[in-house]
Amino acid sequence: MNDTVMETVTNYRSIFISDVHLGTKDCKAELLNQFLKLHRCDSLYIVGDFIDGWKMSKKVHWKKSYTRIIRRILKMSKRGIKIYYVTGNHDEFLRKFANNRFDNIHLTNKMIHVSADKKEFVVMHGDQFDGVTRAHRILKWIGDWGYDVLMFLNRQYNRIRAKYGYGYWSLAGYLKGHIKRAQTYIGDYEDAASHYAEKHHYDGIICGHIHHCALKTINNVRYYNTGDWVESCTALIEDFDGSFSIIDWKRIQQDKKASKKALKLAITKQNKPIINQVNETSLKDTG
Ligand SMILES: [Mn+2]
Repeated sequence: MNDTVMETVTNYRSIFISDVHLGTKDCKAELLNQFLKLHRCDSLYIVGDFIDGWKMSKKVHWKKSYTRIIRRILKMSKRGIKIYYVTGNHDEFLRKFANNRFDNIHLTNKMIHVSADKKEFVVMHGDQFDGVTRAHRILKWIGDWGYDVLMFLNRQYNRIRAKYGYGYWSLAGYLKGHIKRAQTYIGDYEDAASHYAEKHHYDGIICGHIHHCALKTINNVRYYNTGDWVESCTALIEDFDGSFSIIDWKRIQQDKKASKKALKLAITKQNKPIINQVNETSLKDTG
């Protein structure tokens, strides 16, 4: 049987995704298609940087899976699902068309989401806080998962240096300072965003932009970040009781693959001795 046939579809009140970056080669469109197929909702919020107008003005990477995402979203809107497209900085060319409605697709730069338990969330992409916190994206990337890779590279690099008689040089040490700055950047950003929500008397803020998902309380307000579909592939979901959670779709798929592999291995291991036994007995019988 096909895998997709066996997968169950889950319903939610709202789904929030952001930073898909359609039109760039790093967009994980297949995963997003799969996610949208298996997760239904009454309202879908696209929290900015859905289409990457910046990168597309230089070079366009377009795959069939990108068209499938757009087609799927249009189909959702035809079925009566409310779609809110909140513009980001990479799709800022849409900002001048804000506050318009195309079928069930609402285009906006900033909006309020009222949760099932009547909490008010301001929904915005979040590049608006860049003025407060500034750092390079590469530093964020290093801070997230690159440290182990850097340590490995550092060892290789110093092996070569040693071979040619050069002394030890710590790449990791050099970058440590930068990593610290990257972590400070995320912290500063979260602080700025939650401070904005607090100042304007919202119960929370839902944003994206920094490609770093979060579900926490800062400055007496909820700070929810949807993450992205370039590296982490995460979505923020709201259940029918107003509770929020993050779905780490990439991790779920990876875990599923790993357990499938383990199961296959266990089955082949179990079968092997049985087959041998049969062969041995049949040999004995004929011998
Ligand atoms: Mn952005």
